[in-house]
Parts: sequence; C-alpha cells; structure tokens
Amino acid sequence: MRGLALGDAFGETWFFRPAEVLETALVERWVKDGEWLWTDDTAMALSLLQILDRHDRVDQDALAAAFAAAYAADPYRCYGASMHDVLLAIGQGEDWEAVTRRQFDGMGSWGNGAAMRVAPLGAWFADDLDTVVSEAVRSAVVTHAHPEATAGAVAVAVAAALSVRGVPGDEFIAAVVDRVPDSEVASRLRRADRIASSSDPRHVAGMLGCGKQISAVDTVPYAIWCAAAHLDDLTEALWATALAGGDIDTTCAIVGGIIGARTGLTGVPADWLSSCEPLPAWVDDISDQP
Ligand code: F2R
Repeated sequence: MRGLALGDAFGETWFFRPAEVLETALVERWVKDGEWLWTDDTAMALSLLQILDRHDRVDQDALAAAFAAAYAADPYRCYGASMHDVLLAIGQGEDWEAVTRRQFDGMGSWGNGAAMRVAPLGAWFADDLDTVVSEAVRSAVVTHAHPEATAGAVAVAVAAALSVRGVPGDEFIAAVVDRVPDSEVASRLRRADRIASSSDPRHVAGMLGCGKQISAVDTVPYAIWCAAAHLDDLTEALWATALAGGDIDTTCAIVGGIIGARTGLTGVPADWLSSCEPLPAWVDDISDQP
C-alpha cells in the first residue's frame, strides 16, 4: 500500500506534463518541492484494503459502498471521468452492477482504474494465485465491466503476488501472463516479455502503445515491464516508469504497488518519504499484523 501511494504521489507531480518539460526534468531528476498529494489510485486502494481487512475477501457490496463513501468525503482526487457518475449513483443507493454495466453505452469502462488499485490485493493473497485471480476479478467489476479492465487488474494483482514470492525479473512477465485471461492486455504482455530489460523505457512505451489512452491496455503492460526491469529498486523503477509520460500517476502507482510488495520502502530517499502525503493511521495497524 505504501509503495502504491508513493508511486501515485510521485507520478502525480509529473502527470501529463508537456514532453519537453518531462524530457529535461526526468533525465536530470528534479523533484518537486512541497507536499506530494496522492490521487484516486491511492484513495481506491485504501478502500479495497479496508474491505480485505474487514472481510478477508472481496465483499463486492461493501467495496462499492466504501468506494462511494471515500468519493463523497473527497471527490477532488482526480478520479477518472466516468467514476464521478458511477460513485455518485452508488452513493445514492443504485445497484453497483447496473451502474457499472451501463457505462460507455453498455460497454463498461476499459479504464485503468481497476488495475491501479489492486496491488495490495495481490500481496494479501500472495500464497494462492487462484484466489489472487478470482478476487482481483471480483474487485474490478465493481466499477469496471469491460473485460480489458478486468484483465489489467488480474495482471497487476498477480504481478504483486509474484513480487512478494520473489520471482526473478527474467521470469516475471511470463509468469504474470500465464494467469491473465485472453485479451489485448495479455497479448501486449507477451510482447513486453520479448523486450530486453535494458531497453529505454521511452522506446518500450512506443512498442507497447503506452501514453495514448487512460486504458488498462495502454498502461498495464508498460508498467509491468518497468516493474520487472527494476524489481529490487523502487526508486529507480519510478524514475524509469515516468520517462514515458502520459498517465504517470497510475503507471507509477502500479509499479510502486508491485515493487513495494517485495521491498517495502527500502532505499527510497528520505526527502521523498517526507514529501509524500501520509496514509491514514489504520494502515500501520494492518501492516503490523503477523
Ligand atoms: N486521468 C485521471 N484523472 C483526470 C480525470 C479528469 C476528468 N476529466 C475529471 O473531470 O475529473 N486519472 C484517473 O483516471 C484513471 C483511472 O480511470 P478510471 O477509474 O478507469 O476511469 P474511467 O473514466 O472509467 O476511464 C478512464 C477513461 O478511459 C476512457 N474510457 C474508458 N472506457 C471507455 C470505453 N468503453 N469507451 C471509450 N472510452 C473509454 C474514458 O476517456 C475514461 O474517462 C487513472 O489515471 C486515475 O488516476
């Protein structure tokens, strides 16, 4: 959870900045002064973690209610455009399944919102990959009915579980894709698995189509490639991930969640930790459990 929030807040400082600004700032490694605020990625991950802590599984009704309550308490966390309708309607008592299915003319959202929040779930169930997959799907469909959004959530949750389990970088993407349902996300992950970990992330983003849309297809395979290339170094992974631009808070939240599940915040500079908006105190109680 802490890795996800750090990645989200770090990425938000760069979110959709013009390419020429990013090019200099990221290569020279400038960091923003002042507080780094986390966004909807962290807000939704906190709700999911809270439900896991209470129920030890994804209770979908409780999760929908938790998302809607967090949104009502603080709607200005840069939620995806369709989430305003979804979370308001759920908060007003509409059935989450009906609301979620009617998005985008009945197609459902293929946004990356189900993937961006799910790494803590992968860590939670890391001992049992079948449960990681089934619970990731149950968590995704509460807001995202499109199969590509679900495939993205499964990929990230499995990646976080494999990260906890210490799977090495050169086996990582193949082990993730093994568990992802047939989809464009899976097909781009297979492409990602053929790209050397030493490649320039900007070229990789081009090869994987990252940066065009706020979709699971455009962000998840790229983020998982970045995580696999730097599995033991969260700070380096975040710098590399941000280089591609686009939806940086979310690509960095995904990478932070996956690598943080393995390393915690080890090696992260002290000034980053003090800049990042703190998480609620109850997160510490969960982390302290055996
Ligand atoms: N980009 C943001 N936040 C800024 C949004 C500003 C917005 N204009 C506002 O008014 O508040 N970051 C956050 O959004 C991403 C997560 O998005 P999520 O939760 O998946 O939301 P949504 O709206 O369902 O999907 C995102 C966009 O993808 C396009 N889209 C999705 N499904 C589609 C479909 N079936 N057909 C066509 N387009 C589809 C839409 O443009 C959606 O708005 C994260 O980056 C999070 O940090």
